[in-house]
Amino acid sequence: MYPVIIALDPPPGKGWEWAFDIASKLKGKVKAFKVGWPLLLEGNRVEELKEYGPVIADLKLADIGATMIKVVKRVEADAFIAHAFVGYEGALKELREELEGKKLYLVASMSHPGSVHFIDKHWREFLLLAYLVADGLVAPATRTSVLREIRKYWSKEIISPGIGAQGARPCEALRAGADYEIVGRSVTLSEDPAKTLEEMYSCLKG
Ligand code: BMP
Repeated sequence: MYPVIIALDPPPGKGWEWAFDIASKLKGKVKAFKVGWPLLLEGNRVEELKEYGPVIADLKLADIGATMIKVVKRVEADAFIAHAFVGYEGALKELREELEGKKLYLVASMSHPGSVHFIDKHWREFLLLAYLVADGLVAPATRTSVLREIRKYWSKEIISPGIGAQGARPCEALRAGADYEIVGRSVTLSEDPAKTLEEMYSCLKG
């Protein structure tokens, strides 16, 4: 199994059948499948997707606890991603209690350039909160200096987007301290997702 989470974000005109097709080709080869709004707006078939592997619902939750709870009750995922900036009381505390055995990831820093001026200024505060509620953090493969710094202070799981389509090279985040790399378009839009994954992660040997 590759230390990879596949982001199943369909291109325009595609939906769940597209996702099931890719998931069936990658079943047993990857850690999990990540689904977000692009797929969920085509309907909620998360339960069926779980036949191919664990599912992370990347809803980037950022609301009061009561509203986030209403949302997560409707999605049968194994894990959820939320934003940290909403804080603890009345928000992430309630969400954590609701999720019980399910995993919760918080966003520490993002892969796009604009993250530097906003989210990145706060990851140290987010980390304190994350130790109270989270099982893992999202941190960028595109800025490994940030990722390395976060790894110094965070001993639990780190999942890292930005590989391929956003410019980071396969294995770059793993070498900087991530546990899993999140890969979307480079694999899902390729002719042969399983072969592409194998080629990309030949870096694990070197
Ligand atoms: P891609 O490899 O196609 O760029 O996909 C990356 C995935 O990770 C997308 O689903 C995106 O929404 C998500 N993501 C990201 O790219 N950067 C972040 O900082 C956080 C994310 O969840």
